[in-house]
Amino acid sequence: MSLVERFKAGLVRSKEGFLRSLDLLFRGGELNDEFYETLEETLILGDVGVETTLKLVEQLRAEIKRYRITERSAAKELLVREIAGLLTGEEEQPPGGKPRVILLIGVNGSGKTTSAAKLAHRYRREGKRVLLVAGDTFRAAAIEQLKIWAERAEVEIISQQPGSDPSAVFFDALNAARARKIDVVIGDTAGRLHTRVNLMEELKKINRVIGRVQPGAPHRVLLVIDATTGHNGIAQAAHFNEAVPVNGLILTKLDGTARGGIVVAIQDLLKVPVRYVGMGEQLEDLLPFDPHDFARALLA
Ligand SMILES: Nc1nc2c(ncn2[C@@H]2O[C@H](COP(=O)(O)OP(=O)(O)OP(=O)(O)O)[C@@H](O)[C@H]2O)c(=O)[nH]1
Ligand SMILES: [Mg+2]
Repeated sequence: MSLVERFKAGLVRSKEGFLRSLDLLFRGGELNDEFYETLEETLILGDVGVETTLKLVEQLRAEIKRYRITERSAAKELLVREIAGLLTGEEEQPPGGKPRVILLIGVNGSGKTTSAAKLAHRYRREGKRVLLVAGDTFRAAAIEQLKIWAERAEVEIISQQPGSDPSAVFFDALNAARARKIDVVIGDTAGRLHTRVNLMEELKKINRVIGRVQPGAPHRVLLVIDATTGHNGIAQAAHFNEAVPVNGLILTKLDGTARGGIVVAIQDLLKVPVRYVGMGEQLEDLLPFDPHDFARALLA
């Protein structure tokens, strides 16, 4: 299945209105005020967000006028391009250095541990030597969960006793990674509400300790957001970003939402690129995010 098909199947499986309404809207008819109004409504209901929707529709109006487009089908192509453009952030060169350190953070249950395992699996399949870090020391079950995933993905793991300081786990893990010539270190962390000050301080400490053992690390701080939580995700993201600079998002459970529009809103408001999307619960169900494919899938 191509990426477009995969996105589309995942998004549509939840069968509700968003994609179908868009599809119907672009089938035929004039490009009149009613068209623009319905388009706005549909995008907002699809979680694209008011601000982003208004911007997109205004741009679309201008382009339709500029290119003297009269057909809805041609307008659709313009909208696909617009959305893809909006989703394509500026790509910075990630700082080098070995091992590459990736830290996963986010609220409870967003999909951090599963995504850590899926990422480990991806890198492993590329032939990289991967080390998972059980940085969620809060619950014994969390450590066990990651151990099981590490076994399935056939990657190494570093863990300590439940209740130990997560910063200490990362300190040990990074030293071990350098000794073992690991290519990629992927750190799981405990779920935390962005409103809990002490837990956000703990996150800052983890970040500092990692940077002290390996200057320049963590190379990626990926905020994991559950796509089904809608615009709550955006508020969370802003808070996490204040604690530690987030330079990528993983949007999970996109297979469980009819409202893929959240991707567009997040990208527009936060200016943090979506790096991966979760489309299921298995190791293979993490896809690198492709703006063009995604925009096309939304409007396919
Ligand atoms: N359908 C679907 N389920 C997912 C996806 N990612 C994670 N899940 C499920 O979401 C639930 C929570 O996932 P975890 O990875 O444990 O989430 P977490 O962020 O580590 O949770 P805490 O450690 O408790 O904060 C599990 O049942 C996962 O199988 C996804 O992309 N799609
Ligand atoms: Mg977890």
